[in-house]
Amino acid sequence: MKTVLITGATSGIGAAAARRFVAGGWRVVATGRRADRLDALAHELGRDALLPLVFDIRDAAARDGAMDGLAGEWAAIDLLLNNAGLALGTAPAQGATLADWTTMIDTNVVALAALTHRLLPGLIARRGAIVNLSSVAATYPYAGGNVYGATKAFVRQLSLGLRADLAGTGVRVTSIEPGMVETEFTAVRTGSRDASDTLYAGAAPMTGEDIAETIWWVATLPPHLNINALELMPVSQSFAGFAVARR
Ligand code: NDP
Ligand code: 8X3
Repeated sequence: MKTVLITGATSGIGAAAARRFVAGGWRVVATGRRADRLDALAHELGRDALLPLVFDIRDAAARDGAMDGLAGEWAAIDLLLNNAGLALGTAPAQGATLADWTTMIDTNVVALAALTHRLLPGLIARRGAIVNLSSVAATYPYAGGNVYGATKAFVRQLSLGLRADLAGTGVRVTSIEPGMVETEFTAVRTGSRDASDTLYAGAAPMTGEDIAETIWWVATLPPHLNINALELMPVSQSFAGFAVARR
């Protein structure tokens, strides 16, 4: 039986991935700040299959303590799914809040890198895998995407850099780069459930389950195959043109 550690399993893509991996016979270490959500997931999926670990991923001591506390088979992590992350705000850079930028960098970049660094020796020992949640925002800039897009570009580039460094170890690394997925993402970004409902209304966005199924596929390919990067969008979403400011 294999073990996956999923960060940000309290909602959206992470929760869907927890369900998918348990359905596939894996053990899941599920992390996030909302204890009630993780408890509900453990109740739903069974405490033999899912271990809830409640901590703020930006808190180095809590993060390391949680990893140190893993015992037995729960400590034998075969797959690290770096999913926890967020966008805050849609304002242009000149109107953005520095605290929002710091939160995004601390969560999407610093915590992801630190957890990866912490788990790397075990992943190498088990010839495991890392799947990172980047975004289309890593590649395609859009107004108001500023630091969020930059954090996701870091995630993509770190994934590719890890591939280079891990050559010969058998460890697989994948950058998953979705467009619009209906989760709590937009409610968190805007602070408004209405704004979230409006964005997704009539757009047939992807679902957390769509992305979870893709992650499952990536993770269960034969061990000689590595998906380096994988970009997905709903059919309804496409590209905008360049903006031109006229005098
Ligand atoms: P959700 O808001 O539904 O889920 C985000 C998850 O991240 C939650 O489980 C949340 O847990 C966790 N998280 C956020 N901050 C922290 C923190 N400080 N400590 C611990 N956990 C944290 O969004 P998604 O499922 O959509 O997002 C998952 C990933 O997918 C993110 O990295 C996002 O950037 C990326 N993504 C999303 C897209 C979309 O359109 N939805 C598109 C492309 C990429 P809790 O709040 O309980 O701590
Ligand atoms: C989330 C997708 O387009 O809102 O990463 O930036 S987008």
